[in-house]
Amino acid sequence: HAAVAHRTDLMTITRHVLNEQSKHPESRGDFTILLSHIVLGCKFVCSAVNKAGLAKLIGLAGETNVQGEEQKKLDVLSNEVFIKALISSGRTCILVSEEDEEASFVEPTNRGRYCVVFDPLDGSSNIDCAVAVGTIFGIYMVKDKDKPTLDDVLQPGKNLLAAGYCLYGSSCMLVLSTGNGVNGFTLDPALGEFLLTHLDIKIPKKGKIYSVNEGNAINWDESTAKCKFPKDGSSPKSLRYVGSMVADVHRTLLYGGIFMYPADKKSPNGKLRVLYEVFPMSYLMEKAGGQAFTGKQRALDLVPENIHDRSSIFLGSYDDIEEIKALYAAAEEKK
Ligand code: P6P
Repeated sequence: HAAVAHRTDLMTITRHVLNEQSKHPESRGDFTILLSHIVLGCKFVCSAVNKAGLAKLIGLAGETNVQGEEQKKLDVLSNEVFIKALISSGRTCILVSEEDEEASFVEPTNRGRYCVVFDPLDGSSNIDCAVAVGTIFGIYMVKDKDKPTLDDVLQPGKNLLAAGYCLYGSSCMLVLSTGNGVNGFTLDPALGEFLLTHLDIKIPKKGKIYSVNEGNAINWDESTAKCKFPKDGSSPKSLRYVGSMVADVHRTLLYGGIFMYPADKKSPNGKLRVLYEVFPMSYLMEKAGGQAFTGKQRALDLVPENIHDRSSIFLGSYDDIEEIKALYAAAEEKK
């Protein structure tokens, strides 16, 4: 990726988005304000996740603090912070969170034009063993701000205006696309700013890594079982699986290869959620030159029926996904 070498020319995520916005004279800066509130949420979660290991000492998530109060679990805490940050931005009208059974409709007095679907702390079961976790989000435009309905969030992923994730790993990195390419911003804790570090990320056309939970292999269909063996008979791919979607997808985006959570006999619709896991990651993959496929169709063409719908997903390098699509097409013809 073109390294941003100018140490003195600090390209923060806010400045970058303002530059993008200047290409849309009609925009009123609402998106920039919305994004700044999402960034605030990510900074909070980054700080809380980094302290999680000290929970027993300083009474953070899931422990009782010095006052003996039961602290909220980190995913519940993160969800509350994002919900409050998004509502206080005054730019949202519907919020869908992995943590909340129902969608939240923002009061008319504080309502804006954007609908945000998000998983505030995806992979949170990995926190206790200090494995990377992340926040995933997607942004739609409401059809009629005065009459928001669930249909405004039950849209196909191809209608997303923007999507991104924040990875809380060895560094805190926010990867974002607002429709033109994908850019990576790394949090500089000293400044408290996300600085542009990965300009215009493009996923390698082909990769040497596949990422799946092999524990489900006994339930896979024949096409899935063949995905790890390249069609041209070259050596099988290496397996890398963290079990935290943001970590697995981020590695796939930068190094290439495939990430998949296929449907199988046990989970006929796969496990991952359409709105706030499959769509944002599929959107980013396509904007970075990759593909995202459900086993039946382009993932971004899916139309969810309910806000917590699940779907199977195969995403990653363009050529690798082409091979998977060919496998599934051949299996379909045999039926
Ligand atoms: P499994 C984490 O719980 C999650 O939602 C994703 O982050 C991750 O990719 C997947 O589930 C892991 O699922 O069944 O392999 O443990």
